[in-house]
Amino acid sequence: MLWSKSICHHLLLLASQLICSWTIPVSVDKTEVKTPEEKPSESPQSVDTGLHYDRYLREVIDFLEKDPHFREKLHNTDMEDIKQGKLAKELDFVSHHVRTKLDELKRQEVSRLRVLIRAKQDMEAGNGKTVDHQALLRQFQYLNHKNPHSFEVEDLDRLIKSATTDLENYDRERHEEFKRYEMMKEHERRELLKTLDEEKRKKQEEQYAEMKKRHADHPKINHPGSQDQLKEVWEEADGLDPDDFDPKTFFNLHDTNGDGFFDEQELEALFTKELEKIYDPANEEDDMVEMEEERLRMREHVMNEVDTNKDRLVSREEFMAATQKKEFLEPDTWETLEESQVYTEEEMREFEEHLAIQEQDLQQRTMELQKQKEELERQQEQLNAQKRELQQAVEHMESLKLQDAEPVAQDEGTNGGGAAPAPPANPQLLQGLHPDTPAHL
Ligand SMILES: [Ca+2]
Ligand SMILES: [Ca+2]
Repeated sequence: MLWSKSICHHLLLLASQLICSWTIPVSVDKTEVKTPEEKPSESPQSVDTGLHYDRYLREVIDFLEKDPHFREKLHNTDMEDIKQGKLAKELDFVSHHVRTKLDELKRQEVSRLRVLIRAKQDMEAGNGKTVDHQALLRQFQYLNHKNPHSFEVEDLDRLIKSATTDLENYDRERHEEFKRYEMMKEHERRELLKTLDEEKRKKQEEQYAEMKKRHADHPKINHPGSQDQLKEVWEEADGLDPDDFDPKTFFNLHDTNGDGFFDEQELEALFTKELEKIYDPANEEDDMVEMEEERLRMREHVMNEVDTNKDRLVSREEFMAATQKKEFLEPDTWETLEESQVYTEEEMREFEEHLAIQEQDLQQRTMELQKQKEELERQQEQLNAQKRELQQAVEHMESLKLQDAEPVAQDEGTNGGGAAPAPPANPQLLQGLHPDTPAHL
């Protein structure tokens, strides 16, 4: 329950902020103390916001959990800022920032894999080349290898396996993240519908159906990795004659770093043409987050079909072998993302239940904070009353002193404001409260 922990932590911070902002030092010098009446709308809003920015907080916190710099940023942002949506910009930035970081990690992982495979090839070939074990191990500092001198093909296999597992995890995480994204989108849509009357809801549903229709209306999508698809890249991106299509030349053209393999980035770049048929950032019905998911699906599909040794790289040989297959020439149809089901209704139900629990939890905690705030206000009121009483007592004693000094003095002007003489102060109160003593809460 990472989220609950985060919320808890965050709310504690908010609590301390609230406490700080409502702890008002008592000073007798000031006759006017900042009173809660100056913020009349504060109380009811504080309770409602729990629901209002719940999603917001969760997204920010999820990202911030991964990034200490932004974690700090959130902690320095107060309730008011969150309510007013000032974190929205931060969120976009955070999202981009973390995404870039993840992509960078992935690139590192792919190049790690490349180094390992090359080392393995050299070792297996045994053609006079020796693998520099030390140099290789320096790249994997986190491996606490006990015996780096006996570095064998099996060691490399193990490293390759761990690198491919890491990459699979990245992909899985991205799919999961995407699924949550889609469910949140649907959740918000359903919530909006609940707030509308019959007529408006109907209109909204129609608009939604219309947008879906517009999104689905695109030219035919070629099966990723098929001859048709590659030929289109050859013709439109490379500007070559389709009649001259040659897989070997195609491979060399798109193996951009010239290492003899298609890695994930090189493969994904091949799908841009197809994706542009479906997605246009200028259209409101085309969601670019979905485009990236479609790109990932395409790459995974091609890897599944072509990467026979499952090392997550498509070698020239693997590529050439794939172009000889029947599927290359006569592929099945490609089911695009909008035609497939990203989540089941059951998953959606679970997701919404989970959200409701989180919202309830947040609302509960917000109410607790509200209670704390009210208690602090009450204590402050009490202190103000005590302070007034103390002041009156001091004035009263001074007037008595004056009467002692001038027993026959005329009764004039001692109470300039016309206030009646105050009753004697509570002795306990006088003992416990010096005018300069800060409020003890
Ligand atoms: Ca390459
Ligand atoms: Ca391979």
